[in-house]
This record gives sequence, structure tokens and C-alpha cells, in this order.
Amino acid sequence: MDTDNDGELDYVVAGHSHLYYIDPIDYSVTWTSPDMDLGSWFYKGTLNVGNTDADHNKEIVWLGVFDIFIFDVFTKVYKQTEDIRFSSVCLYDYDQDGISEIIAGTYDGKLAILDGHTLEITWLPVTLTKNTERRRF
Ligand SMILES: [Ca+2]
Ligand SMILES: [Ca+2]
Ligand SMILES: [Ca+2]
Repeated sequence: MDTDNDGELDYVVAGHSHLYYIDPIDYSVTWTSPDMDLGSWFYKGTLNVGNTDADHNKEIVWLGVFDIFIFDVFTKVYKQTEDIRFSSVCLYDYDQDGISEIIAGTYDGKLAILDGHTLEITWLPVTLTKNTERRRF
């Protein structure tokens, strides 16, 4: 994907506790994120790219083990959610204002809409139950 709109494709890779930018020509690593302190866990899911706040730079939205990391592709400054065990994430412009909201599910079955700028959470009035019991017929 071309995350920074310079016409050159960027390879962005998540592995263990880091995010990497890889040069599309010689495959050298051009940027490595700080250690996200995810221990030996791998990241899950895909890297989402979109504009999640008021500036025009795109953000990379990445689900680590439980936390969501939001990197500005130019400044590489990032924000991180805390204290909520997220299990999935995607981007969608829920309120149609041209800025993507972060839609995220949690391990206990809740659905959240996060403001990518303030990380303020709006919980949707649904709880998805995990069907862990075997049905008996
Ligand atoms: Ca690029
Ligand atoms: Ca932005
Ligand atoms: Ca929006």
C-alpha cells in the first residue's frame, strides 16, 4: 500500500512487538517502531490504513495483543488504547464526516466505536455471547 501518498508502494509489516517499513526496491528496513512490549505474542489481523483524525495524514491502525495502536504514517507518533482487551478492529466512517472511526470488538463480546483522535469510546448496545457450551439434542 502507498501509505504516505508519495507514489511509491510501502511494505508495512507487523511482527512480534514491532511495526516495520520496508523499502519496496531493495527490501531494506527503513523504519522500525519502538518496542510495543507485546512479549512473545504475534499481532493479529490485518493492518488497517485510513485517516482517523483531523489531520490529512493517514494512520496505520494495528491490533497488538489486546491494545490498538494508531500510528501517524508521517510523524510515526502513535497512540495506544489501554485496559480493554480488543479482539478485532477495522475502520469505517460511521458518522460519514470523512474521517474513519475505529470499530473494534472485545473478547467479552462488546462492540466499540473509537474516535481515532481522542480514543473516546462509544459502546454499541450489543453484546455478542460466546457459544462455548455444546448443544445437547
Ligand atoms: Ca509511499
Ligand atoms: Ca490523520
Ligand atoms: Ca467519521
